[in-house]
Amino acid sequence: MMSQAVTFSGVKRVFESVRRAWILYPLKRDKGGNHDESMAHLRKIIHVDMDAFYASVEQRDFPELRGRPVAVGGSFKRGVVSAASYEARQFGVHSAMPSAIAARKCPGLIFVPARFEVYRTVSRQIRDIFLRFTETLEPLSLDEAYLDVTSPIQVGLSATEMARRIRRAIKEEVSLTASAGVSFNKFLAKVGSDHNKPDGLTVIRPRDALAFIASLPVEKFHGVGPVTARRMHEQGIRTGADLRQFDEDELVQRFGKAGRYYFRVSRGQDDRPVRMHRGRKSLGAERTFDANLTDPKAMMERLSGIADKVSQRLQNAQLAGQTVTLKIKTSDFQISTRQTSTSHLIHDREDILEVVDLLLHHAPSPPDKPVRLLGISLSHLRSLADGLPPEQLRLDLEG
Ligand code: TTP
Ligand code: MG
Ligand code: MG
Repeated sequence: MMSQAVTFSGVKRVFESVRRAWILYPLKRDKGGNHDESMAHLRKIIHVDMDAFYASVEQRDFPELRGRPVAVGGSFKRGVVSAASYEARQFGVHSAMPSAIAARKCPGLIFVPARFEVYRTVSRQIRDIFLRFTETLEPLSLDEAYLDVTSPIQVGLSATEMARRIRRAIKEEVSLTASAGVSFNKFLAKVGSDHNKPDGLTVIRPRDALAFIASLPVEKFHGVGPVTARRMHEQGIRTGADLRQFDEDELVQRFGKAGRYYFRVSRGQDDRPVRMHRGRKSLGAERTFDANLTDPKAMMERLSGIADKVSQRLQNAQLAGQTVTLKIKTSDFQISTRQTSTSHLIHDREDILEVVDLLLHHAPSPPDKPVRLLGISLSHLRSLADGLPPEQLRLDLEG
């Protein structure tokens, strides 16, 4: 009885905030400026994400790979899988999995090298398709973007219809499938695009949002990584409904700053705008370990995996950076960072690791307390997206 009462008042609060959000988003003035000023609207956001992107491009271009388990990248020693075809995923193969493990899980797995030039071309093609519908576009990586279609280029189309047309255009013009989510904020649109993968479309209407989030497993929340998901599970938090049982302070106590975000999105609130030019300041990855590390060699091993991830993310975002930061959290929860800048832009794993190795051992010496978290990030980022080779960027910087 008690928990029902709590849930009910929680739901009422959420309804109240959704209602308020509705009022707070005034309709953007269209070019004619002839709409009723007093009308208010929620935003309309579409998130589009290509299905098994790198792997699908390979299957498109090499018909002998179609219907077969394919892993892109990672055939080299200690490598990791960049992308897995849906056939490979049935065996449990996924992005960021060490190749050796992937090969064991899926005996017939075909490794193919990545062809970033081709992925970049496709990425530009889909971006051009998005631009037929809106100029308010935020690419998150080569294969996905948020579109704000509150004031669309083609007036009169619903957001759902635009998502349908985008998916159709991608299929017809690029011969690949994409999944899309349509909703009134970024969080829900993103969760939506993931919901019916591959080749799916999910529309989450305001009146359905709270029920949708309530049954959403926490590991499906954008922003909840595997470590946080495990911690949530340990605390009995499995779904959006479970998250909603806590007030904001409790969530912050349990999960730090991110708790505020969990509080809001579990209630369907997300007012982050779709930003056209994301001036990303830094890009990185970090890991919390199940058992603390004391041996610098073991730390370097973990850092090697993290460098892989960072380098893949840089590749995805088409960025290179000039400053490397190593973050260390010790068993007493003290966080320290060590940072240095290189003479040129770097983005590949080996270059990153070389600098990290230096930072770990010589700035000034390896940590003297057990380490529970390590992270690497790159800042002073520059874009590679315009097709400039790194050499040219280097000249730019020096000039
Ligand atoms: P995702 O969109 O995360 O994955 P995906 O497109 O392969 O599969 P899904 O159908 O689930 O969307 O990433 C897009 C591409 O980015 C992916 O094809 C390869 C690359 N990538 C990496 O290189 N490393 C990674 O860890 C991830 C997650 C992706
Ligand atoms: Mg994808
Ligand atoms: Mg993606």
